[in-house]
Amino acid sequence: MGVSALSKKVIVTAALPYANARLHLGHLRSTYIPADIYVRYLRAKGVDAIYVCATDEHGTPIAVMAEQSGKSCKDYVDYYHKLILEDLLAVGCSFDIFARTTNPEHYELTQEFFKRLLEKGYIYEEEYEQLYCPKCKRFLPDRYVEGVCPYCGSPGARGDACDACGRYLKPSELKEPYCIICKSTPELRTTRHWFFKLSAFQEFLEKWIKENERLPDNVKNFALQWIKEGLMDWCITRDLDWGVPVPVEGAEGKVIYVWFDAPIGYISSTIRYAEERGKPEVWKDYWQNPDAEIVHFIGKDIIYHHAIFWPAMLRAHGDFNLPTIIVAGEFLTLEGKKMSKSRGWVVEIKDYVAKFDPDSLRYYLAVSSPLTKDADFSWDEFLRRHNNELADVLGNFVHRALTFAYRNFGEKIPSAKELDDYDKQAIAEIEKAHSEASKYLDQFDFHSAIRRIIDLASFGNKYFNDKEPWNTIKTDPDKAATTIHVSCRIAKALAIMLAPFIPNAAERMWSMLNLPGSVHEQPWDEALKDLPPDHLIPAPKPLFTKIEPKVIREQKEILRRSLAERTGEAEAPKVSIDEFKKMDLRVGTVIEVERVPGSKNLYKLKIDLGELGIRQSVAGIAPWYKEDELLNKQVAVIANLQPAKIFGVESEVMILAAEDEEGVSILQPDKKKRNGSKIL
Ligand code: B3M
Ligand code: ZN
Repeated sequence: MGVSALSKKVIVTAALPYANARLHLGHLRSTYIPADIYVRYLRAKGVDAIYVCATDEHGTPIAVMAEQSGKSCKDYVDYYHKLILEDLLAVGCSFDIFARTTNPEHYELTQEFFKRLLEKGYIYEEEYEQLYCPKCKRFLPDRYVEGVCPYCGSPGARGDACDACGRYLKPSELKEPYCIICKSTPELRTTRHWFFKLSAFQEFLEKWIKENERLPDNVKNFALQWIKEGLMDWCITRDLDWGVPVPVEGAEGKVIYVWFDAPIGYISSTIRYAEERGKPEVWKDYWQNPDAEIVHFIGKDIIYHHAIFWPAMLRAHGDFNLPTIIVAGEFLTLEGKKMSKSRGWVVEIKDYVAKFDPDSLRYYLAVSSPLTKDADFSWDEFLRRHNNELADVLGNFVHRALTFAYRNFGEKIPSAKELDDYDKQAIAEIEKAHSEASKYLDQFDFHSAIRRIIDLASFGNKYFNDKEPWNTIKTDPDKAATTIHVSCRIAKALAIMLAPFIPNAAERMWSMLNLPGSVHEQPWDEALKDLPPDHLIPAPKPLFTKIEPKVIREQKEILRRSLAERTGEAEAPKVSIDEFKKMDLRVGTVIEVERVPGSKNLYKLKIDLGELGIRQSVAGIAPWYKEDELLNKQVAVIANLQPAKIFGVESEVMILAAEDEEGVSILQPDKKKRNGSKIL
């Protein structure tokens, strides 16, 4: 894995964010920060690496959201493009280009791509049944339809996929479909669409993936699984007026599907980069030169599109290189729970950078777990890592070494005198950390790389303590000078190696060391080189300020409140034992289940409560249980509620269930109990 030493040009891309929402910490963790660390590392290694990204501005969801917000699609994406870029720059993403899929060169290339595939017979036209809304008088693209998932029975499945079971869907497969704009029932009508012959690439892709030794395992396994299940042709046009128009006569009112145009955005953005630099041809050095490499950073949910669909498109076209490596980052939970914007359980980039140092976040996200594993962001852990690792281990070491030099050696880093074994060991430690960190970075193991570098700072602290320069300065000043020199040399190496991870702090270290230029211009191997002799430095300042626990408590409180506001999950008021005792909780058995007509979520159940008789309950559990899964199940109920009408049906008792972000699960006694037994 990693970029081979000989290749000079590398394109590093990060998945193009949809221009319909601001980004949060999860996006940074899976994609944008790892890509940025990697590209900064490559640049330091002397590779001609460029970091290419753009906003993905087409697609039905964007059209739907713009329509719902009463804005034109263009105004809508303009707004988000600006904010997304602002957020990514605020956390130090060092893009060489951040383009847009609404740029003219993107339309041009996408249409050229489409026409080429059409000519080569990889795109074909077919009549096809599609849902049409008679009231809105239009065909409904995937996301304009919702209904019940034909596989898992969950309501609220979208025309393209069901979030509950994760399956991809066609709108016509949905049960009980309705138009999301006017809620009326659509009908099937015949229309024309264009399909990409993905099936023709089955064998090619299998071989390409199996033989690509540098493809990480998670991507490989995922892609091979899809291939094994058989690849189906993709419908790549939509009835929509937002997107790249289908470049075929008679295709008015149809645009190219967003997942066809979006990855082409990687190339069109490079074209724009070349144009902006006044060298319109240089994009070819990256996309057509056989020695160049393409490294895509993506989230794990879009492996299919990058490891299957996109290589097939490129192969079909024929003029471009295929991806060399695809790095798929796993997800980030927040305080142990799945992040969700709609539930208010999220930390957006803008809110983070308003209060905290972007470097601390970059550090946290890289160090907390390998990219190929899920990670968690917790405010307490964030505080601990910032205070104990960045401030105490790293900051303290640098500050001690420099302050000692400044105070005791005439504001200079003294030259080294004779090196003893321990001093030599310290220099060897720099070399070891450097070579191991490089190896990890080459393998996209940012987690191990940063840990190895911080270990060097810990070593520095130990070395400094063991050497006791505060004593030797009195007894053997040459020895103290050597200790301080070697310590500052470690600090210099740290600055260079940390630059890809914590670019601002690394630059501060560089200026405190008063070394020429910017740390970001230094070759990676400069970390191994010595400092200039008797080198003047400015008065050292602390590298990091510690975060107050109070500030972290506030963040947790903000999060708790936002969840409560969005979901109504406020803390319940206290109930006295007497009040609680009024509730009659019982065990019963479900003896009859049927759906409540006209409702997506509700079942009407009959529950045998033994001595209390048979009671009726209306429960919103249809998304989670099939009828026969409930039948004969023992359940816990509140038996003495005032009867109420739900959806016009009387409900006498209430079934108890637990709910979290994964769904709902019914409570049951763990051994079978007589119907009607009391719950205490
Ligand atoms: N716009 C965002 C996503 O699905 C999507 C990526 C496109 S990459 C070519 O994460
Ligand atoms: Zn409609």
